[in-house]
Amino acid sequence: MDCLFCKIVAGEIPARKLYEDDQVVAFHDVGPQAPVHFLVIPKKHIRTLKDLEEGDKALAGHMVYTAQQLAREQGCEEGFRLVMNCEALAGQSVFHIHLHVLGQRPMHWPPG
Ligand code: DGP
Repeated sequence: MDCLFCKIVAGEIPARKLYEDDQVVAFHDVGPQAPVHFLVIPKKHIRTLKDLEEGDKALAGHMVYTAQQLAREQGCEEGFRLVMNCEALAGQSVFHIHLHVLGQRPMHWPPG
């Protein structure tokens, strides 16, 4: 298994986990870009957002639902940002989809 995030799912690489169920894992980002910055990933290996299949629609919804629940638990009621980078051009560096959840600082738009 070459995928870093599959190794985190398998417990082969440690991560500061916030949440786990049968479909997803959430853990703190190793290089936080905000006071709150965690990732929500599916346990299933999906390389990029472009590789989502029809059968993954409920899983994608579960990732978003989990993200907002955890964001609120992490004190981000006032606002937070979800980001999913797709392919290197957009900034993706780990090729197992992940939802970034960032909060507790002002955010600006558009992103750089
Ligand atoms: P992206 O650039 O969108 O593919 O985001 C990948 C994120 O993954 C990046 O913010 C840093 C984070 N990351 C990379 N390696 C590790 C790791 O080993 N542990 C944790 N917790 N986060 C990692």
